Amino acid sequence: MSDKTAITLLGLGDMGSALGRAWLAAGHSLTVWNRTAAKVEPIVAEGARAADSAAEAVASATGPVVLCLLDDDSVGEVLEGADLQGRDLVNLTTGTPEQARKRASWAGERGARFLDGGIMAVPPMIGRPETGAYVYYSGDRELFERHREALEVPARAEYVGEDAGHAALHDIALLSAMTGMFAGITHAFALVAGEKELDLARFGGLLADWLQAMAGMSHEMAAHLASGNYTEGVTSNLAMMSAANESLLTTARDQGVDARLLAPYMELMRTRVEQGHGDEGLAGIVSLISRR
Ligand code: FVH
Repeated sequence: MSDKTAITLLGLGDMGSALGRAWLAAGHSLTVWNRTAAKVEPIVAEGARAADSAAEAVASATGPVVLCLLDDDSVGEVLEGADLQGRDLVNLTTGTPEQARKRASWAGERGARFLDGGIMAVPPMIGRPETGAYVYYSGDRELFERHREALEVPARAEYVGEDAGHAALHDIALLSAMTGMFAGITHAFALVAGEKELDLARFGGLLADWLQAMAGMSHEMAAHLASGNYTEGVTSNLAMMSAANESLLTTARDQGVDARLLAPYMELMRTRVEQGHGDEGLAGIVSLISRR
């Protein structure tokens, strides 16, 4: 008999299957259920037990019941009719902070403990610590500590507090940053893609290096927001950056590129400068776009 935590996993999409395989590889016993039975067979062939239904999987669980489904609605549908009394639910389904908080209350009303998670990885990164994959967790601290060892198997675990919504908030914040970065990458390639003599592969590599170097800016913004002093040790001030934006916009026009991916952010930079904050870094823009 293994002394490793037994895992119950509901949802065998790309991510659920990757999680399940990581637990099996680490020697955990694994019970699985998926709406479409065909996705169950491969992982059962690798050693998992197939439950007859989601309710049966939950009823037989002795360890965490992990949900990795499409969205919060599917979580509600899958758990409908399951007896959750005394169960430890770990929800790795992407959702909003509010959905996570509501789901935590919903689980509590049914006698279950609840931990929400936001996965900062794509399936091939799961079970491979060298990729830097991690999962934000928030909600029931005791549940997190009890199952921490098992939760650390697919990816590093980062617990961010008792508020069940905070894992999703971190997740969404990082995905939002990523979206902005993708917009910048898209614009950059639009500028150069029409130039026949340019080597796009080389450009892609140099762009990745540049973005990596600039990512450190998030430390400066964190320090400015924490201190409330947005001018201390500014690396590049807003007045200078806003003036340089004119060259970015002119070049976009000259290259025949629509600058709509950049324009709203540049407009906010200009507004902040016009408000007399040209000596700041970018932190002041946070207050321009925040309602609280
Ligand atoms: N894959 C990724 O790159 C990202 C990385 C970051 C985290 N996300 C989130 O992980 C959740 C699951 O993602 P996934 O990649 O496994 O997604 P799919 O391959 O599309 O599988 C979806 C599973 O959900 C089941 N499902 C959907 N609707 C229902 C429902 N109404 N009732 C029961 N199950 C449902 C679906 O079942 P089936 O279609 O196979 O029958 C799959 O098991 C997700 O929140 C990502 O945002 C992944």
